[in-house]
Amino acid sequence: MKKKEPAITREDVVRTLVGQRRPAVCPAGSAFAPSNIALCKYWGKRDEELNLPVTSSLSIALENLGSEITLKPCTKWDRISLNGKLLASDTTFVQRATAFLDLFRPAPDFFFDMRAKNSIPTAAGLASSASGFAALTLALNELFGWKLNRRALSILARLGSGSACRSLYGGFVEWHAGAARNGMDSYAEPLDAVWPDLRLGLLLLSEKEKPIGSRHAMQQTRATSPLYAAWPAQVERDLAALKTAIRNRDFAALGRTAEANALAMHATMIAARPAILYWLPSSLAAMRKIHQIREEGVKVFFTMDAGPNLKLLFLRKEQALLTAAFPELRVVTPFGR
Ligand code: 2P0
Repeated sequence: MKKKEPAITREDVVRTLVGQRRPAVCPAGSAFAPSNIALCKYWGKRDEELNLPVTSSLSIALENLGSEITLKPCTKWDRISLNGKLLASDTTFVQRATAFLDLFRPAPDFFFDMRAKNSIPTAAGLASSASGFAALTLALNELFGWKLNRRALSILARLGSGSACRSLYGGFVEWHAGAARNGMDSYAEPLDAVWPDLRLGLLLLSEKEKPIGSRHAMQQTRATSPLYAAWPAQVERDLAALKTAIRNRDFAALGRTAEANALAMHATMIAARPAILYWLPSSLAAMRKIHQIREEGVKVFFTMDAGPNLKLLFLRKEQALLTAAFPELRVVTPFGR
């Protein structure tokens, strides 16, 4: 019988990528990373320790909405603040940041002063872990003078949060699932495409905390949903369709595919046991309204992540009409104005 190989840890990956580089600690490291919204979703891991996904995914960066992080060495203990407020050590934010920083301490008595600022309004209900871990990885690269390339940084950011590997770039970004056990082929890369007319609208419907976090939700879906078996092949088709749509600047194909992909992801979780249902009555009402506006000839589509809020996809020429229909819509221009 073949002996089972030992599991590869996050520490092993860090050793491979930064082990040879002696840290030259600078006075500070500072970086910004944008948040991202997936048009083809990441849902399910083949390795929980390394955040290795079952499928590839494709996202769009939110330009100037994201996280800015400054790191400095400090004495005695870590000091972690968010938007100017020092956080207690028992908060989820501090615990996740500390667990990530632990991977990189040059000595056990090395501590970090980490100041994070989120330009994503916390009220927008957007996950900030993607931009947060991407900015943190970039700031570490500055602080320790690693001079790592983007591919290595994308791999390191993934260890903090899967979707963070896509937040190292602007515009359209593809995260290659990869197949290697150590995840060295699972990183993100930008697509060579700009689409200045493309718009994303953030529709905030609820600020309440979600009933279940996405990490646990994707685990439960993969383990119990009878529909999950169909997901990887669907993602492969959707990813190909999205890349063709981007290449041809075919907005209807882009929107149609992104919307269908998000709904298919939600279908896998609704079929999980117990079911994971992020939708609120207001989410469904907004979907119906979008479909109705679309029936009237306006090309508008939506996508939705692990929460009740919607993200609208449309082109510049429809912006006035859509902000009139959804006065609370926050419009993002992923490729600048
Ligand atoms: C995505 N989501 O592609 C999908 C769609 C949520 C729904 O990536 O466990 O915070 O840290 O790897 O990256 C949210 O999951 O999960 C996510 P971890 P992450 O944007």
